[in-house]
Amino acid sequence: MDTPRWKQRPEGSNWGDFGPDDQIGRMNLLTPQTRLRAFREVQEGRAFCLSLPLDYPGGNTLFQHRREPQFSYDKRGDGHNYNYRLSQVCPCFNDVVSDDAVLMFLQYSTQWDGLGHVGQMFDANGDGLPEKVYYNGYRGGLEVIGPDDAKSGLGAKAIGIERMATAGVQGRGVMVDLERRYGRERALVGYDELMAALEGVTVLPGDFLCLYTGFADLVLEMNKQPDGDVLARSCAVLDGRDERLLQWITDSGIVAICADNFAVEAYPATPGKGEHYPGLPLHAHCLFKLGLHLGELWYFAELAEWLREHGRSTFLLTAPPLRLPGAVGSPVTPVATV
Ligand code: UVW
Repeated sequence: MDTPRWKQRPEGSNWGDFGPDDQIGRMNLLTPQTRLRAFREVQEGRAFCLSLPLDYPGGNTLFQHRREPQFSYDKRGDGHNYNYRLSQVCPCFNDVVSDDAVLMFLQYSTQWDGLGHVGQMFDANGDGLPEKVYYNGYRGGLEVIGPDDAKSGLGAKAIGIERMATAGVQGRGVMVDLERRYGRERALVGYDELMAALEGVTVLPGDFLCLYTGFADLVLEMNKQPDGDVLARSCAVLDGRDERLLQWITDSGIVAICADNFAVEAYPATPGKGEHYPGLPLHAHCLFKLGLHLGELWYFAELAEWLREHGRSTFLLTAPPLRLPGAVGSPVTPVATV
């Protein structure tokens, strides 16, 4: 399709700027040059895992509709697929093999939000009839398929996370150390607070903005029994209603925001203006308007400590999602190298 899927695009969006069929949004700003710049951050070859164990937070306190991973098994030969003896294939074989099957809510723990994760009711045809619309005009029911619309198969027929996976998700990470500034205090971080935290740090187009708030450390300390009330009043979160913050995200050219909390922004957010407004304004701005992916529940503690000790805030970040066609989000095990 060479013509846009929309007659009017949302105010402040970049729909069409990367082409009418674009499905990766700001990931287009990752280039050989931005990766080479990121590789120059590697001076010691030391690596940090930026994922929680994927069975954290534990239970379903943070999101009632997301459950922790459940292992399962299938039939294999006369038995099942754990500790299966290959002698059943040939008596001469002495191997013992195991396979896993896991029921996993892809956004339960350390994850990427894909572009099919959050859209909006929006009048893309300009006919006064709002529809379910995602980044670049892709439609709910046509491209993002749920059980009500499914003729065959669920999931994102466009803007699936596999598109991001093949975009080569590697670049320069810039740490915003909000934990150093606010500790475990609840703080709403808007444009002014973000600029103060970024003092002396230059953010360039193609960078990944990483927010360390201490939230995931708290989740880990809670030992798989998260206290939702304590978490809801702890640590810094972005203020998705701050228009200047949203404008800075647009202007900065960053390709993604990766936070160690569960929604990057305050959720629920403070009420918006007018009759209808997004409950997740930062998600609406990033995923829906800009095609800018959000990382959530990342784990930054050791990296942040190392960066503090060495007076640095930038590093090489490698964080591809699963190449799982049709998924609207994905677990991720990001690696930072310094
Ligand atoms: C919500 O549904 C609030 O999603 P997220 O995991 O992106 O915070």
